[in-house]
Amino acid sequence: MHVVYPGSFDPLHNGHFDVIQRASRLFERVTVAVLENPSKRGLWLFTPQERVEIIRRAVAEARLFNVEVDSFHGLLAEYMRRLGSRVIVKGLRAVSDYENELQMAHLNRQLGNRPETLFIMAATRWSFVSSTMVKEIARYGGDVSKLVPPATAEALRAKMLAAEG
Ligand code: COD
Repeated sequence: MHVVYPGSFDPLHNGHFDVIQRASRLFERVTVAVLENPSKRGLWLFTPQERVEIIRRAVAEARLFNVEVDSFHGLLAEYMRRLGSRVIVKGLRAVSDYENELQMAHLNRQLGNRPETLFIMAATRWSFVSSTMVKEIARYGGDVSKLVPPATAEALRAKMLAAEG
């Protein structure tokens, strides 16, 4: 089965990466799809291309040969139709994620090629990690190396240096 794991991934963290690894063991082919649409919560820290590159590096380092990384704009269900996959994989952290995810899963069933959504429960150790928190810690000089893959940690360092300089 070919599944799509969509997200903002601004940037990739260990919670995301755990879902990618688990999906790669469950399904024949996984496409990680980076959202290009303008951010609802302000500006992106990383461009879509930078986010794709970070994930590609992390996937290559973990030798996940059935995982590919792409980006999309517009509606996810239309992207699914273009790609020819009918299964969306999402990560669920807590009850707080559920309401929004349930709404999106139902709406996606009415759009594009009517994809199904499957949920992978977040690993307990990563369930508290979010891209927003990772960015905040990095912005104030904190150590994020235990929360993100090395590819993200390096990209964050470069981004923070560029912002200082
Ligand atoms: N552990 C496990 N999973 C996690 C963790 C964690 N610590 N943190 C996040 N996740 C999961 C999220 O639940 C999500 O499934 C995925 O990882 C990506 O997370 P984010 O935060 O990078 O991405 P989101 O949630 O902002 O992505 C939202 C989408 C891009 C999927 C959504 O906005 C979308 O489909 N947009 C396209 C426009 C569209 O089609 N809109 C209509 C939808 S009905």
